[in-house]
Amino acid sequence: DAHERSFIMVKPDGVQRGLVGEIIKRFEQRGFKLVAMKMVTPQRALLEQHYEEHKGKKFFDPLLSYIGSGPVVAMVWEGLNVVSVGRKMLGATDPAKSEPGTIRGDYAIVTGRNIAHGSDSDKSAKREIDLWFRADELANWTNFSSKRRRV
Ligand code: YYY
Ligand code: MG
Repeated sequence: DAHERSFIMVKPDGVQRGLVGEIIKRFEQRGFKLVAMKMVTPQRALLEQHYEEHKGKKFFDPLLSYIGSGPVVAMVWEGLNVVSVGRKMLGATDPAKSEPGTIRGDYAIVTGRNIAHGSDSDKSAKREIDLWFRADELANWTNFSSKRRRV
C-alpha cells in the first residue's frame, strides 16, 4: 500500500544531540512523504498509552521518565512498506545489535537511549498516529516530484 503510514519519533536524546535533521533527511531521501510533524513534551498519560505493551516491565518507569523529560519530534511518514522499511532504517532496539548504516547503529550505544521510535506494525502505526495526532494535523498533499519518477 503506497499510502501506508508509520509513526516515527525522535526521542529526547535525539533532539539533544542535534539528530532531528539527520533523521528527517534519511526518511525524506529514502523517498517517504512527511505528512505530519510536531515538537512536544509528551504528558505521562500519553506515554502510558503509547508504551502500554510494556506496562509492568522493569524498564517501563525509566522509559517514561526519559521520553517525558524533554521535547520529542513526533512525525508521520507515508509510503510503500514504510512500517517495515522504517524499522530497518532504525535498526535493532538494542543499538549493540543494530547494523552500521542504521540510525541506531550509527548514533547510539545503549537501549535506554536509542534515539528514535518507529511503529512495529500497521496496527501499531494506526494506534500511535491516532494517539499523537488529530486528524486535522495530518497534511493532505501530493508529491508531484516522486510521481514523475514513478514508472
Ligand atoms: O520498538 P522498539 O523501540 O525497538 O523496542 P520496544 O521493545 O518496543 O521497547 C520500547 C523502548 O523501551 C525501546 O526503544 C527502549 C526501551 N527499552 C529499554 O529501555 N530496555 C529494554 N530492555 C527494552 C526496551
Ligand atoms: Mg516498540
